[in-house]
Amino acid sequence: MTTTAAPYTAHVDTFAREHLPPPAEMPDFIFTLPELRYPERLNCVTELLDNWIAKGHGEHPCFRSLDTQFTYAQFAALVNRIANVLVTDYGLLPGGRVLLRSPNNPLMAAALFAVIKAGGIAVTSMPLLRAKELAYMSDKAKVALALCDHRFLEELEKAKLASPGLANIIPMGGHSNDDLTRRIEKASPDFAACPTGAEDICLIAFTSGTTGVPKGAMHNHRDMLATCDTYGKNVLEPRASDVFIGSPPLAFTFGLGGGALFSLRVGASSILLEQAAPDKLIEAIRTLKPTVCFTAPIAYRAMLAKMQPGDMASLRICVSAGEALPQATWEAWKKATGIEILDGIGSTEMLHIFIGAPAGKIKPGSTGIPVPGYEAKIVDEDGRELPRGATGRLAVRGPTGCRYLADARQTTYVQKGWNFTGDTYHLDEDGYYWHQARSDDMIVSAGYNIAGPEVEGALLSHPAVLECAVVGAPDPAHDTTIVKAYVVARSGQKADDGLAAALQEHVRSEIAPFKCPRIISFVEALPRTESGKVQRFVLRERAKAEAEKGTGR
Ligand code: 3UK
Repeated sequence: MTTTAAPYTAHVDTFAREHLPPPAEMPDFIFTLPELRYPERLNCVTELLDNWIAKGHGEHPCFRSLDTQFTYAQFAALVNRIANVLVTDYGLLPGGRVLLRSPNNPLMAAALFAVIKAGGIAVTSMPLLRAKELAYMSDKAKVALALCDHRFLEELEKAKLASPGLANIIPMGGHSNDDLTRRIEKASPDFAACPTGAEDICLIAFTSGTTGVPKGAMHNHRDMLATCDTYGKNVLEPRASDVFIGSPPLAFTFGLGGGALFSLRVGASSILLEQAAPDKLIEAIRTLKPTVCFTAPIAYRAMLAKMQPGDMASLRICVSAGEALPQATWEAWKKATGIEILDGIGSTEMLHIFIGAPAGKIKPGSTGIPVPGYEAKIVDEDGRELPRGATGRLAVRGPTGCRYLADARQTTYVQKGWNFTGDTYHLDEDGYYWHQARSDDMIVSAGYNIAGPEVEGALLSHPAVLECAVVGAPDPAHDTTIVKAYVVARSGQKADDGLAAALQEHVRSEIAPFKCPRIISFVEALPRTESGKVQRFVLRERAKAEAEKGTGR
């Protein structure tokens, strides 16, 4: 089912609509579940926030940080004050883009929902981005207005010099006279939501691809609810009494869902941490006693190494995404906490998780089964669907999908209505999906296809290994590619040839010997993106350079 008629819109600024992919390049959007039938006019903030107050839920906790807390009524009033400032003082029009730059905290969440409630489009940015990246995003999304945490202004001011369209930067969270906090003091706590269309774009989230410039993935008001009503409702199954916590920034759509959307959809509350490194996360979980935790596999491993018995006692649901969750990590977490982590694959393009098994249906080591509302398949190089038991390229479709902002790469991600995430998956006989690798990361060695993450899983099941990444490295002597592992040893382990040999021995006993890394190189840390993903291309380049120089063993 594809939407063809021009949908209702409240956008006065038509930039986003004009830069949607052409209809022929759009993914199919499917709404088979009854809960996905949304009205044509929809402002997701009304549904996520204001309706709770109308239902008498206004005194329930909504967001908190380490030092602030807001009920639904207080948070909604903050959102309204900010929306009034944006519209009255800065002339924000429905459809106008507002860049947001801040670490995770309730003010950042309020700014985001204020932009969306006013009919604007939030352009979220990761706090660590630098001027060059910010200027690129600002130009690409034609941003004129930005809300920026007062501690993070410097890079954005630099970006403004390079992106003259960025006329106004409003500092927030500080005490200066021009700070948002000052401006909202005089603003009304009432604001009528812009009567947006369900298909009006409300979010542009930039992906940090490994190659090329970032792509802006556009999502609309309906998408915000659809992810809650598919993954949230059918896999996560949160309750109003739940308290969410996690590490991903709200600018990463994994964090937007886990830190805000899923809790608001059910009237629950969420803790937003500005600093969420593993030790901080452990501390916050121990003291604030949340029940649902969202983070990446690396953080689960790091917490396992650092936590004390009982620290995680308040948790009942743990979600992992961003990278494959190795079975060894799943088992170790279960042993330490009794909790079965819900792995799930999501993407910025799809907004959130589209494959992931609910509690009670998990096969450890696999990503799981398609989330109700989504369809998945694996196909060969020519796009032909493969049967169960085969390995191929993953394709998905559902109520959300990829709409790049003016980007030719749309036709790579979306083909014949299906979204191709760039991952190679194995579909087992029971219909479970097993992540093999990013398709570009598959190693072809002596005619074998080797998925780096499988080798990493085998290495991680050895007690001396804290972190590792496996890539293909050139072997000039034999004119082929060999398997090379970069390993971070646990503290107290001697990273020497003896350990390397022991690890090779261990891998050979776990998986087919031809997958065993020929070279193991010990490193202090792995290169990662801000969203926590290993940058395998950096390691591939490093392996190439080391092979040329004959170093790095
Ligand atoms: C990889 C996974 C194996 C996979 C994301 C949940 O990661 C998110 O979005 P990104 O755009 O990256 C997407 C790519 O990351 N990946 C994500 N989860 C898994 N690989 N197992 C997993 N569980 O290559 C995918 O194509 O940064 C995750 C929710 C929202 C998100 N944006």
